[in-house]
Amino acid sequence: MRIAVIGAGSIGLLWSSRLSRLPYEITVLTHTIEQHQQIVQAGISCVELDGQMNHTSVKSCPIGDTSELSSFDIIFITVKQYQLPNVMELVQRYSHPFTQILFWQNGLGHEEAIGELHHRPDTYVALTTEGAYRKSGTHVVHTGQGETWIGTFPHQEQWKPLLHDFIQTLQPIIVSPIREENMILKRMWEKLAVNAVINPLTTILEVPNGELLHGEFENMIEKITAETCQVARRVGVELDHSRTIKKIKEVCRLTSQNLSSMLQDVQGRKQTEIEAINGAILRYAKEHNIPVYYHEMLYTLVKAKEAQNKRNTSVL
Ligand code: KPL
Repeated sequence: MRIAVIGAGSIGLLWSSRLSRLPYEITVLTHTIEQHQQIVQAGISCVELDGQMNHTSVKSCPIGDTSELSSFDIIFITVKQYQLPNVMELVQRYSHPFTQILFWQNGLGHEEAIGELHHRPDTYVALTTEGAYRKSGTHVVHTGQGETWIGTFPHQEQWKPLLHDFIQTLQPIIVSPIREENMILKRMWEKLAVNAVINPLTTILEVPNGELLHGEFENMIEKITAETCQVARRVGVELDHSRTIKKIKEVCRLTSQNLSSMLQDVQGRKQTEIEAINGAILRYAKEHNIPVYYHEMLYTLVKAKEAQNKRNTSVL
């Protein structure tokens, strides 16, 4: 079986390291030639939760030069939301009619990209709260055990045995399959509610996730989440406010040492996923005339950080 992981950020490297223990051929597709060369030379190193270092070799290929590739049986798409349009053509080109395609994006918006693959029966949304920190182009640290949900999208009754077997081999990462379509949408909003608090707050404050467990953030977390639940309700998704807060705190606890992906992006002077996270909530809120002051503030501050980064980069 041939598996491709498109995108080698923290989650892409974490999954590539896990997958490379299976008796399959794994190819990691990177955005840069430098990272591709590093992976070819050094493989992937993953520091596991118990501190053990795992070292594995995988195949690699830069996204810009895939002429040597042939089709894959499973494709993990771990690029950011905003990079999806750049890789969809690649996904179409290197999949066969039975390729299982898993989308691993944060936030909302990838439903549209998935829509482009509507003729494919084996398309999945995967949501994860695993904490992972990319130390370099070949080195990832698994910083917190989370949960991973995978659901067929659009909904199908049957799972292909291939994916099922493959999920079984991915422990200790917990994978809970979601079978109903409205359930995956609910899970997407639940994950969105978590990311809409942790990612911007840790980015603005420049702190690891665990810092948000301090009492002074309690009120702010409640207010942001109340806005998220209100918007979710208007689009037909019922999120329980106190359960969502509990979930957010649990993720902060389990990934306490982790730097959120948004903070990692800002520190790496990269574009963040703010548009797909708080930006998506703002867009739905506007559509339904719901005031969302907290999300507006978070969105504005993260955008300001991105702009500051851009200015500093152009001066250098
Ligand atoms: O998804 C994450 C992210 O950083 O994007 C969490 C679960 C908050 C872990 O850091």
